[in-house]
Parts: sequence; structure tokens; C-alpha cells
Amino acid sequence: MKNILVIGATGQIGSELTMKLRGIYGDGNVVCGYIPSAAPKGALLESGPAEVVDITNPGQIAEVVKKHNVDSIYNLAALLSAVAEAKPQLAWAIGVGGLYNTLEVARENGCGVFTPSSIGSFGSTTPHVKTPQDTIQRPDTIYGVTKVTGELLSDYYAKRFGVDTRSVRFPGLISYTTPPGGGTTDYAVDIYYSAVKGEKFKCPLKPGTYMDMMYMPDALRAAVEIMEADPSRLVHRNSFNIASMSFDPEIICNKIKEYVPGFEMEYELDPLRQHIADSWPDSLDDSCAREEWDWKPEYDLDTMTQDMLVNLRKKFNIE
Ligand code: AKB
Repeated sequence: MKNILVIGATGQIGSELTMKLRGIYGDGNVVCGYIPSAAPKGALLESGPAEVVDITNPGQIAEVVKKHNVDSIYNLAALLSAVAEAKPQLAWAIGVGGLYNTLEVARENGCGVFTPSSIGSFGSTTPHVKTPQDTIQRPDTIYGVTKVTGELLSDYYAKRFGVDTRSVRFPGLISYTTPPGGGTTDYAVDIYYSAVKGEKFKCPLKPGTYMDMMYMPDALRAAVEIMEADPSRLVHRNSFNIASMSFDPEIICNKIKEYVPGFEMEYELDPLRQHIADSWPDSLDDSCAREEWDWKPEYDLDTMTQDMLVNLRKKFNIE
């Protein structure tokens, strides 16, 4: 049985992943690690152990790892891309300093570590269409710089110290549960909220801005499956391209209109987000993940849209 610590467990991915891990490995075996300004509530707090874990405090990570006999750490502490541009020093302290602290605790205590990377680890000189697994990674953002550094540092700890580090490059993640905060891909979540509330959506990115996106259930499954994968099959570790769908604002808007006929969108461009999105791939080639650990997405744009609309209507009590 695994004993897991999730760092950043109350964030966009963490709040859902912690509950999924508790469902698989047992409520008592998955520690919700949080910072006091983002304390857990409801089921996340009540269904299992919770501890204050500030990733910038190595002593605190080590104490919780020892107290709960942790053998696997899911490190989800990060600032998303647009917020990171506003606070680059903090983005580095959390993304790189925090990862270093986590890897050191993992090395000393024999833990495996999952740390997500992102499509943000690529930059404007990366091939944009069907971006290969191994290619140019010269990101234009501090977010991307922390992600590439994280990939390299994690691979170094695997090779040099035998720490079982594994990771995936997440596309933009879409969920009806926890709203994202400060990402470049977040428009693809916000658009569904506008659609169910009957509001006109103001799109911050221009038509033709393609990016990879993924429905949260697929992303959570990827995080579990890569950590469960047979290590003898893994040629890569940090990090695997994973993909399920790629679209631009027009495509997602038209898909929503199939189910919400009166839905309207207008463009109100955000230059920072547009600049970041233009530097990121249009679509990823995830064949290595498919070959090395049988990665396969379940949702496409149509099935995700239907599920998002049903669940957001339930959430807001809209008929
Ligand atoms: C962001 O937009 O910053 C994230 C990401 C793709 O890593 N959703």
C-alpha cells in the first residue's frame, strides 16, 4: 500500500487528484498538504489527513514525510503561467526551489516523486505542430523556465541518486470542479461558465490560437498511471508529452453552440496571454507516452463539452 503526500493539494489539480488518490489507495493513506492561506474544506479536509506543508520549507516537508511514512510525493505546488510572469521570483522559489527541497527529502527518505511539467516548457523556437517528445525547449516565460529546469533536475535525481521521478507535460486542463487561477489556457474553462450562465464570453485570445487541452479526468488518470507504470518500459521519465485534443477559440465556441444555441463570444485580447499562447505548441505528439506506458485519453472535445455543461448546470442549479 502506498503512503502519499500531495503538496499543493488544495489547488486546481491537487484538490481533485487528492480525492482520486484517496479513492484508489485509501483515505487514510493520502495526506493533503496545504499552505495556511489555502486551507482545505469539505470532503478534502474531512476524508483524510491534512498537514501544513510549505514547499519552500524543507524541514516541514521532511517532518510530514516521516510522520506519515510517505513513499510517494505528488508535487503540485506552482504558479500558473500568467501569474508567474507577474511574480517571477516567487515562481522560481516555488517551481525550482520547492522542487529541489522535495527531491532532497525524497532522496533522504526513499520516496518517488511526480511533478507535472507543461506545454509551457516549450517556446517559440519549438516545432509547433505535433511537437515531438524530444525537441527544442527554450521557453519565453519564467513558468516555462521553471518547468524545463524541473524536468532536468528530476531526471538528474533519477540518474544520479536513483530517486523514482516521473512526470507528464500537462496541456491546458478543463474542469467544472475547482476554477483555475492565472493560466494562459484558462479561457477554455471560463467559456463554459459563461455558456451555462447565459453570458456573452469575452475571449482573451484571438482566432487561430491553437493549444492542446485535456479534460481533468484524463489528466488525473495520467498522473496515477505514470506513477504506476512498469519502470522497465520507461525510456523517458521527465516529462512525457500527453495529448487528447487541440482547438482554437472558434472551434470550442462552435462546439458549445451545438448544445447552447444562443451562446455568443466576442474578442477582448489580453496581450500577455496572447504572447504566451503564441509561443506554445499548437498540438503535441504523445506517441512515447502511448508506447512506454499505454497512455490513451478517453475524452474528446464533444464528450468533454457535454459533460462540462451537464455538471456546471448542476453546480449552479440551472435547468
Ligand atoms: C497555464 O495555462 O499556465 C497552464 C499550463 C498549460 O501549464 N494551464
